[in-house]
Amino acid sequence: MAKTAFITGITGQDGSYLAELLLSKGYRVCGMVRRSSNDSLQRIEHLRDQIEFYQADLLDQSSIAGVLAEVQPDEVYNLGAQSFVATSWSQPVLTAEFTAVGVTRMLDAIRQVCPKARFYQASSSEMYGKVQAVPQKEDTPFYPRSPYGVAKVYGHYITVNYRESYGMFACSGILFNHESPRRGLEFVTRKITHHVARIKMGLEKELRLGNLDAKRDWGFAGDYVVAMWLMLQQDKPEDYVVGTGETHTVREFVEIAFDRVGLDWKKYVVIDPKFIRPAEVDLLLSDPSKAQQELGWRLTVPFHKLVHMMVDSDLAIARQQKMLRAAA
Ligand code: NAP
Ligand code: F7E
Repeated sequence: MAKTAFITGITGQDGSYLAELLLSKGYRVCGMVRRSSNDSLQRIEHLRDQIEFYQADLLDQSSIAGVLAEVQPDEVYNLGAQSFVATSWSQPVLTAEFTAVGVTRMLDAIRQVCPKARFYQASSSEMYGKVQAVPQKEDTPFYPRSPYGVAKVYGHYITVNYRESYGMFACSGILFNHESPRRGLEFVTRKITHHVARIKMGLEKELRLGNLDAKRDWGFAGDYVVAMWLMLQQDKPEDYVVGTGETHTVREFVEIAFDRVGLDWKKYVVIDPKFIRPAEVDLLLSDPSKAQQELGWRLTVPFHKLVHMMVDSDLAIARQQKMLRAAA
């Protein structure tokens, strides 16, 4: 019989790629969505008819338990979160509610209504923050540098705790930054490729950024959802670091993106103090050897190709916008 997966955050970047992956494997895919006065299904428009949607909210315990009791999933992927680090300083309490306590609400609902379900928690390299070792692996101590990072540490340890307290099949993937043409526009990679494309098409004149020296370990989101799935297919629940094992500065990302459209980035990039964070994570670099060896997980998209993929996709969008503007 087909397995049933339940995904929170199905409308987000990772939710859309994970839903595609699980549908391709023959799963019944159920997605949790929160009520909105707008349609938030843009990223999964093409899958709309193949997914069952259930309304619930990470802030509301009884709605989660009710939906899980109805769906009776084999696997639960908890991807829902307030995921933008910068917003976590302006909305620290809400970030804690969604991103930290929301995990306990999920785990406790599972414990009560579908205790055999396997649980995946979307942990983050932001937990390493001010890094205590280079590269970072599963046993590197955490030192979060934002309310988001702190909330993710809580989510990580409550997952470990439910595994150890109740014997639940619960694991965390400690995922390093992963990007795609479906990345939200406020994250630095997509912000860069969106503006590069619009500058190239003459729709804008500049790109305002913060710290160009920050280093990140950036991979392709489509590869990372495979690691999530693999973690839930193992004999034992364990935590895994998932990343590329390479690090690049924001400046390098900018250079490659502008190069792709034949422009000199120095003519367009303006440093705006508004985008400098109260506390920065200077360097992230993963050691993904456990995931490679135990899960057999592999990358398919190297860094340059990722930047090109995102620029090309945003160019196609900007070209269309330019045509619409000309036709109006
Ligand atoms: P994303 O695009 O920002 O998506 C976040 C999702 O969470 C959206 O579907 C959003 O729904 C949902 N959500 C937010 N608040 C909710 C609430 N109160 N109740 C129910 N759903 C709620 O994030 P992503 O990049 O796909 O990341 C997925 C997960 O991985 C997140 O937990 C993120 O923190 C974590 N993570 C991401 C990365 C990365 O580099 N992308 C790395 C490590 C960990 P709406 O559409 O309604 O807003
Ligand atoms: O910033 C610098 C900024 O917002 C990356 C989330 O998915 O990955 C993501 O968190 C770097 C930072 O991602 C701008 O200071 C410079 O050093 O793209 P970001 P993030 O904070 O690394 C982790 C793993 C997650 O878990 C999170 O959910 O880029 N930067 N100038 C800028 N960043 C932004 N957003 N905007 C700028 O203008």
